[in-house]
Amino acid sequence: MPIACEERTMALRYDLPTASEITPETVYLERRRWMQGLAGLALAPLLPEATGATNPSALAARPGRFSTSETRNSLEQITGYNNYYEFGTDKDEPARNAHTLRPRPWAVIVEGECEAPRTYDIDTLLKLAPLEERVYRLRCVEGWSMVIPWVGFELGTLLRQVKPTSRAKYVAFTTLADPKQMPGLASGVLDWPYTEGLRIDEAMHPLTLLAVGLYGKALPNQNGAPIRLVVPWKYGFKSAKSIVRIRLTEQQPATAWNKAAPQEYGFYSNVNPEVDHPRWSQGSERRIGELLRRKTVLFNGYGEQVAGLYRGMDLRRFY
Ligand SMILES: Nc1nc2c(c(=O)[nH]1)N[C@H]1C(S)=C(S)[C@@H](COP(=O)(O)O)O[C@H]1N2
Ligand SMILES: [Mo]
Repeated sequence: MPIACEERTMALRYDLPTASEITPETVYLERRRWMQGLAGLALAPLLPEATGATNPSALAARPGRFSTSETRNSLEQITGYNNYYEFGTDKDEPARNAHTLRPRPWAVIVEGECEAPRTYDIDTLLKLAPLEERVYRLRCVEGWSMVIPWVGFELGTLLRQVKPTSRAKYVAFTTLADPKQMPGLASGVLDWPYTEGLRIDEAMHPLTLLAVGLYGKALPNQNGAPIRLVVPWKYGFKSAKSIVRIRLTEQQPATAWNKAAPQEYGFYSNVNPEVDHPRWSQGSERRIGELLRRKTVLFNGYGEQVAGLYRGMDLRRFY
């Protein structure tokens, strides 16, 4: 059954990437580079396409829409400077500690206000839709940003499969909280498990991605293996990592950062240079790897795609 907000979302215009923004070469080159890294496997270059299938971490992805042509951050930057508090609060701690996360076996429960609730094995999810590469900007609420080539599929594809009812107004995300795998749970810095939420039209928006990889391979643990949300027009903390449950709800769900500091982190958390964080300006950001700060753009530069979702809303009140 179609949901009211979906029509509104679909009625928006999207700016499709121009041919020059689509970079199949990059995907191909990454695969080549990965294959060349197969030490001693002399026959690998003879099996260009098939070889990927023998390595469970390589993902075939076609170029998707909405990708930015801005310079990508390096794999080292993307996997070495992280927020994943379940593995520590310092930026280098997830890279050092997340090796204890076990991304298989893994199931994602999709439930709540829908006609066809279902528990998906992660490997079923990987085949749900053709995987796409989406190069998105990520802007952290702390004032830094990166450009990341994600591999994934639209969250809307999954949600449509479980047939949301007309009462489904929001989507709640719950992530793994296993003290045996996650040393950071011993700290009370957040109310575990880490939870996040979106309004249903935000969740159905084609920009909203479930990422299962980056730079052409399965997600590194520190980036939220095996599956994480990517909502590029919102501050990074909305993009929950290592998701185990997706629940369609009638009421706006509680979210971990909002519970921790409601004055600082609202439910919407759209990137907005005009609404400062109570303790710092949100007017500029540092792109990781650059020296000078850049101006932060409303909706992280995705305004043409998403501004319509918020027409008529006071974004200072709904921050
Ligand atoms: N489960 C979980 N998800 C999370 C976080 C976290 O601490 N735990 N941190 C968030 C924050 S604040 C940011 S900026 C992004 C960072 O994603 P990245 O490390 O892949 O760049 O993940 C978000 N998702
Ligand atoms: Mo963040």
